[in-house]
Amino acid sequence: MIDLSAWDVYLVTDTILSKKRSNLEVVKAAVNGGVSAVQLREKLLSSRDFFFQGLEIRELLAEHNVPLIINDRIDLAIALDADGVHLGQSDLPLEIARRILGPDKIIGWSVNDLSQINQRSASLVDYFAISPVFFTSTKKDISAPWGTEGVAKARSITTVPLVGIGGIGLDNVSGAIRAGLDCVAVVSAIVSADDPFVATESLKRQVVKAKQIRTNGLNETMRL
Ligand code: TZP
Ligand code: MG
Repeated sequence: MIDLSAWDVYLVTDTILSKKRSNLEVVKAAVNGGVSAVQLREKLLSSRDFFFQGLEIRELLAEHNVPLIINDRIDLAIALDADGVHLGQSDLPLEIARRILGPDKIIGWSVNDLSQINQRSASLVDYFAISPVFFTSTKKDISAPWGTEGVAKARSITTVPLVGIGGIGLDNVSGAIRAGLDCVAVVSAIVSADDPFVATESLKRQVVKAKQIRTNGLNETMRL
């Protein structure tokens, strides 16, 4: 059983934003930088190309014990025997997804407002993705950003792990974690960085520090 609350940085791929580097190259760097999970998100690939790329990435991740999550495509998640899927509000209903995938696969679900976090959804998902936390131009059809206040409200109503996505980078990651996220999912902060390895390492360091501050308070953490 994977402990999602122990995840820190979660990479979401995007070939177009990766500055001509392949997903495999970026994923390798992120794994070396200490990423906790990787989501393969490819909107333009054929099923076949998605599958073969997924196989390569799955092999690399398996060597490092890093979970592979597939965006949108339950069929490909099963074909690849990935660790789970990430679904949005316009994807298959959660009940159906859970029935197809069984109890052991991870289901992550993007939520755009508090009403989507309820007993029913909480019983079906392994994490909620607070989407977007901040404004981002990486995804076009985003809802109003939750902000750190929204994250804190979400945290107050559920114990299900919370992954934040959207506009998260080194400048705002600490506040987002301290507001109650378990983990941050990022696209551009890693894939478009000059050095995705350094970017992952730096983000992870900030997340770990912010979690310590949240648990021990600022003064206590400074003394650690
Ligand atoms: N879902 C909500 S926002 C987003 C996705 C896939 C894009 C996040 O990209 P970035 O570059 O980390 O803001
Ligand atoms: Mg989707």
